[in-house]
Amino acid sequence: SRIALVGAPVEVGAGHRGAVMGPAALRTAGLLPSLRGLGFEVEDQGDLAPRPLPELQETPQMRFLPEIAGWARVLSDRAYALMNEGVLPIFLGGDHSLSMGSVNGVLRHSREAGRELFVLWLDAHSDFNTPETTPSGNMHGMSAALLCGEPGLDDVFGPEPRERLDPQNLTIFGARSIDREERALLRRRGVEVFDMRLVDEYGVSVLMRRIIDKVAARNGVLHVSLDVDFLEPAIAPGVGTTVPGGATYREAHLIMEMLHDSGLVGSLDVVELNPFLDDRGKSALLLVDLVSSLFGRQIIDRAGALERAS
Ligand code: DIR
Ligand code: MN
Ligand code: MN
Ligand code: MN
Repeated sequence: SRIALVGAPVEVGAGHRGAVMGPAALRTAGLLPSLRGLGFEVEDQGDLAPRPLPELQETPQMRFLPEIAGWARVLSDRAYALMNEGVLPIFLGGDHSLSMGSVNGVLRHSREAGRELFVLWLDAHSDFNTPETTPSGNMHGMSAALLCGEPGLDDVFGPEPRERLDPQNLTIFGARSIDREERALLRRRGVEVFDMRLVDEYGVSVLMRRIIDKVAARNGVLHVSLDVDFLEPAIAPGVGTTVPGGATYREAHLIMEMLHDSGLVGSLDVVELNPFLDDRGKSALLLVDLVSSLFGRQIIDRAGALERAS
């Protein structure tokens, strides 16, 4: 099967600068040869650029809205086109605002293809703020809310097609930093939040099995949105918003391996890598390892896994 790498060097959705270098660092860390080594036909489509939208204006509640919207529209179009070609897209960030576009395009394809989309949001945060609730105005903290159709964000897509993700089809996994009003909104919408407390109590395998079984039971397909700050800061320091108590190296790999074995993943974002804050490339290298696990790298052949993957 075919994979496309799509760089989205957007950084103004975040509070720190430097994620603009994320796609380059993931390439330097060897993402392309690693995926090719697993037997995939991989095309690196280079970096996109935001569509100029001079008619839009930013606000204190939506900082850099014109640029974020320009990215969202370009990314949505690319995601939709690649999915229609049967290519599995990997979006290389760039901050998490890019998922507004990538997931919107994937949703459009899945709706037309009649295959229900589920989204797994691996993140220390839930990114479910709206312009009403945001404490920062940083739009990377609003992408999941936008995707679920929360109000106040109509200017992002403007006249262009905007899809809506059923909040019941979103799982936020690994959360340990949620703003007060954001938490209330998540509860009202019934979003599934597997926070770190649940990870500690049940372990990642029980929780991942729940997600995978739910998607499989509905014959759905899964989009994975991986924020670097999902990981424990000691193993992944290259991100602007580290939060203590993240996923360990082994937990993160197990999640990726289980996702691979499920055969359900149809698209992926790798976001928030900030090489300016990284330590000799260790976060970028870890991300390449994790993506490799998601695409089938394993320690030893496992019969069941191999059968399902082929
Ligand atoms: C905070 C931080 N919830 C905000 N959010 C994120 O500004 O909305 N940090 N996503 O990575
Ligand atoms: Mn398809
Ligand atoms: Mn995020
Ligand atoms: Mn985050």
